[in-house]
Amino acid sequence: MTPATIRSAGGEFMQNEKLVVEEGAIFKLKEIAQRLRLDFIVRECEEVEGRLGSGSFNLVFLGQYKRGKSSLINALIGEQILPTGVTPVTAIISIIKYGENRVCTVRKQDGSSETIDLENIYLFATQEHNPDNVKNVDYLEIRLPSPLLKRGLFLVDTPGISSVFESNTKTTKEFLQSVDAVVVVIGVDPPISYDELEVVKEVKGIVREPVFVINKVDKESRESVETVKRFTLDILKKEFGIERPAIFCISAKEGIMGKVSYDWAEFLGKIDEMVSNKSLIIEDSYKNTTQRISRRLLTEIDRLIQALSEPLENTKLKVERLSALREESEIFIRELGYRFQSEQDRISQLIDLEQKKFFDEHRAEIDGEFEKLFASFLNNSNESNEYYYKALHPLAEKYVGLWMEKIKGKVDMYYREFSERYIREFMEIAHRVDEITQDNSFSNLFEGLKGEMYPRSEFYFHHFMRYTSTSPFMVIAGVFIPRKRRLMMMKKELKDYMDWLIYANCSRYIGDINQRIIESRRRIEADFKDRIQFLLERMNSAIEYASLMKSEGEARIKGELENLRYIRSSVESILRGTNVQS
Ligand SMILES: Nc1nc2c(ncn2[C@@H]2O[C@H](COP(=O)(O)OP(=O)(O)OP(=O)(O)O)[C@@H](O)[C@H]2O)c(=O)[nH]1
Ligand SMILES: [Mg+2]
Repeated sequence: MTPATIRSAGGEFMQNEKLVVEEGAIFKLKEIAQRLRLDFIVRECEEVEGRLGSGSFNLVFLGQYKRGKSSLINALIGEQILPTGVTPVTAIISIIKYGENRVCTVRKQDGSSETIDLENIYLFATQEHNPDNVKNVDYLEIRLPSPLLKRGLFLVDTPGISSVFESNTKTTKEFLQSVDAVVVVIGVDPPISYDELEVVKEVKGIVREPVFVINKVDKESRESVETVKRFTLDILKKEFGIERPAIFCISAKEGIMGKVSYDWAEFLGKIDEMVSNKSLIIEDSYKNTTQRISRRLLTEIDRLIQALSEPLENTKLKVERLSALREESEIFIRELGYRFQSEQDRISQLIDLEQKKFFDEHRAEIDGEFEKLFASFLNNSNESNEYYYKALHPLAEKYVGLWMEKIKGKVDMYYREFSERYIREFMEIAHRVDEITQDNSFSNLFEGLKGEMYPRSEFYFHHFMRYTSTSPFMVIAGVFIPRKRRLMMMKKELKDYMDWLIYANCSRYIGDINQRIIESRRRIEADFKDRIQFLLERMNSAIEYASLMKSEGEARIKGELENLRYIRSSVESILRGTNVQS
C-alpha cells in the first residue's frame, strides 16, 4: 500500500511518508453510517474528524481521584481554570482547546449547548455542584488562547477513577475510546494503589506510550520520592511489561507557581516532544478508531441484513424475548451478587482464621526476635527516633513474607475457583442472549471475563506498606530525655508498631483481593445491563428500518439487501486495509 494522506471531510491536513492509513477511511465510514441512519456512529465519526482530522490529539489526564490531575492541567496552562480541591472534585470531562476567545461551552447529553464564563466552570464540572452529573453534561469545551494548545493539543481533564465514586469512574471509562495520548497521574502517598493499577491496565491497551507522573513530590523527602519512583518502575515492569516508562516526579503545586522543580522541565519537554511528533500519535489513533468503528458498523449491518431477511414478526418476537430476559437478568444478577458476596465473606473468614492461627504459632518467636533487636537498640548510638522504627521493618517483613508463602497458594486456589464459578453462572445468561439473537456476539463480549475477574495475588505484595509514627509526646521527650531512657519509654510503642506492621500488611493482602473482586463484579454487572439495553435499542431500530423497506415491496427489499451486502464488503475492505498496516 502506498503512503497516503489522512483526509477529513474538510480536506487534507498533513502529509507524512510514514502515514499508511487508508485514505479518508473515517469519512467513508461516516457516509455509510449516514446512509444507514446509524446516528451514534455518525457522531463518533464526526468527533474523530474534528479532532484527528484537524491535526489535533487528546492528551488525557487519568488517575485516581485527588492525585492532582486538574491541578496539573492548570499548571500546564498557567492559570487556575479547572476547579481543584481537597475532596473529590471533578465530575465531568473537560476538553481544553485553542481559541482566540476565552470561553467555555457546556455540551449537553441531549445535543444542546450553552456558553458560560470561565469563572462558572465549577457549576458544571464539580461533584459538589453537579453531583452524579444531574445536569446531564456530556463534556465541557474550554477555549483558551494558549500557544501550547495552538499546536494541536487538546488537554483533557477526567473525573478520578475510584471504587468509591462509581458515576465518575463510568464517565471516565466511557471517554477512554477518545484517548489518543495519556498522562497517568500517580500520588506519592501511598505509592500506587489498587485503583491506579486499574488505570494503568486500561491505558496500556489503548496507547503505545503512556506518560507517568508522580505528583505532589513537594510533600515528601527526596529519599521517599526516589523510593516511590523505584517502586513504581518495578511494578510497571513486572506487572505490565513496561520496560522504560516515561516517568516524571513533579509538583503541580509548584508548577502553577511558576517554580521549576524536580522533573518539571523534563515533563514539559516530554509534552513538547509529543506535540512535535503528533503525527505518530494521530496515525496510531486513526488506525485504532477506524478499526473500532468498522467493527461496530459491521455488527449493525449484519443486524439490518438479518431483520430484512427474516419475517418482521420474528425480529419482534426476539425483542420481546430479550426484554423479558432483561427483567429476569436484573433479578438473576442481584441474586448472584448476594450469593457470591456471602461466598466471598466466607473465604475472608477462613483466611482470617488461618491468619490468627499463624500469629498464635509465631507469637513467641516474634516476641523473642523483637526483644533481641530491642536489646541491640540500647547499644546503638543513633539519636533519631525514626531510625528505630525503621529498624523494625526487616523483622516485620520477614514474618509477612512467611505468612505470604504459607497462604498464597491457598488464596489463589480459593479465588480461582470462586471466579470460575461466578463467570460460569454469568455466562449462562449471556448465552441465553445469544440464543435469542442467534449469534455469539453477546457471550463473545464477555469472553475475556476470566482475566478481568481473577486477580493475580503477587501483584499486591510488591508494596510493603510502611508507616512511621511517633507520638507527639515522644518527639518532645526526644529533646530532653537521654537516648537509653527514651528508648525504654518507647519500647511498648515500638512493639505495637511492629505488630501493627505485620498485621496490617498481612490483612491488606486479602483486603485488596476482595476489593478487586467486588469491583470486577460491579463492573461486569453494570456492563451487562448497559449492553442489553443497547442491544434492545439497536434491534428496535432495525425493526423500524425493516418495516419501512417491507412496506415498499419485495423489489425494494431485494435491492436493499444487495446494497447492504455491497456496503458490508466495503467496510470489510476498510478494516482489512488497517489490519495490513498494523
Ligand atoms: N502539596 C501538593 N498538593 C497538590 C499538588 N497537586 C495538587 N495538590 C492538591 O491536591 C488536591 C487535589 O487536587 P486536584 O487537582 O483537585 O486533584 P484531582 O486529581 O483533579 O482530583 P479529582 O478531580 O477529585 O479526581 C488539591 O487540594 C490540590 O491543591 C502538589 O503537587 N502538591
Ligand atoms: Mg480533578
